Amino acid sequence: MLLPIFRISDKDSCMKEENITNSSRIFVTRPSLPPYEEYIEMIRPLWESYLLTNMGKYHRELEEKLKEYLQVSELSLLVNGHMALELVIQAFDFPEGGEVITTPFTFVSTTHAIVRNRLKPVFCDVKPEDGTIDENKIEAMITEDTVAILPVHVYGHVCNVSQIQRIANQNNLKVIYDAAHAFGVRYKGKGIGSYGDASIFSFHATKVFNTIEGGAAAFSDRKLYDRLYNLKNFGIRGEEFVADVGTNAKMNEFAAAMGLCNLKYVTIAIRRRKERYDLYREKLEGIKGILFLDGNTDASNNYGYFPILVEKEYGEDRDELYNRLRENNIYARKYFYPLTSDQTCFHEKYKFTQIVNARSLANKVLTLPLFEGLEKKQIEKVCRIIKRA
Ligand code: T4K
Repeated sequence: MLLPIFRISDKDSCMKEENITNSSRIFVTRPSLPPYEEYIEMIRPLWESYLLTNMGKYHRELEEKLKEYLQVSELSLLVNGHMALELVIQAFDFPEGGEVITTPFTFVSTTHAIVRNRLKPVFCDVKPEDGTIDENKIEAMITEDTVAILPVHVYGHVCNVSQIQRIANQNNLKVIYDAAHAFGVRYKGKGIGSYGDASIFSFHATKVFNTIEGGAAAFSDRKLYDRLYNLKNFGIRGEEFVADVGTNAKMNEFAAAMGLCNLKYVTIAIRRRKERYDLYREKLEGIKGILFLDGNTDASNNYGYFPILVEKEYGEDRDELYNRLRENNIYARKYFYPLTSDQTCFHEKYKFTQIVNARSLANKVLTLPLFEGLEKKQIEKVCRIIKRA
């Protein structure tokens, strides 16, 4: 089988190498930023205190505010979503070589976090209707080496948390959710981060809520907070006392200040995203061969992504549409193609069953530009180009 070879130029070379401020280009996303003066006011005291990092005032304040917003009982702020996931997995001290049942239809971070902990990902198929792990296929993959289930609330679509919890309880497994996309999502009246043993969020610039780079782990066990504190700060517990082997994965004060500013506006940002999402739906509804990938209707949506599926009846395949959009300066993305299980660093090294649905989604999905500052005429342009096929 031919595997795609990654080259920088295949990705968003325009973003990496050319002028991103060129307003004719429409990228898949654009960060939400608070009013400039507000951020400047917020960081001014740092020039007086000189306390720029190491669990400073803003770090602690943001932890408290996020606990409330995300409706979780414990939360630890980290340098990014990936390190949140890597360290949460580490905090459970699973035996080396343990198997973790997960999804290949995700950003590569999810799989890296498992493998970098010397555990083995076991790839389970997803459901075609929303892209989340197929809970009915998990049990058949459990062996005596299985230690955890690591599902992803992909695009903020909520996994079948009750069924997954039931399977985990019956088999004495931990459940760690990759909720990188699910900031602010509520399910059955509860914050999504309150399900499972732990959940991680990403606050990367490209997310619904950002701290420039950043992330958090949410959970209910206070002991996990203490362990993560050690892991994210070299295990330091006193000037002359190192309690644990740790790394450096703390969120700094500039990032936390950005988070505090952005948090004030996140409800408005999500509302604006919804307006744009609704406009897309209206304009694209009824186009033959273009399908929407929706989440669970019992859950709230944060409108972080707008994935569509390009089916045969459309007349052009996904890659042709992707290219045609690019020719028109629209940089939609194939989130998530290739499957992580197909990446050269993982391919044929780990177990998987039939991942037919995941493969089919990966081959058909296209994530259209969606961000709060996206203009109506830009959405109309995207839809006009899609309609023209
Ligand atoms: N788990 C899952 C399921 C995830 O999706 C992610 C991250 C993680 C874990 C790990 O969380 P973090 O460690 O990242 O916190 C982007 C993001 O970098 C990544 O955070 C995200 N998922 C992933 C789905 O998308 P790329 O490589 O596609 O990003 P990039 O640099 O190509 O940016 C996409 C577009 O965004 C650009 O075309 C332009 C725009 N952009 C980007 C940046 C960085 C801006 O307008 N401004 C910016 O500063 O990964």
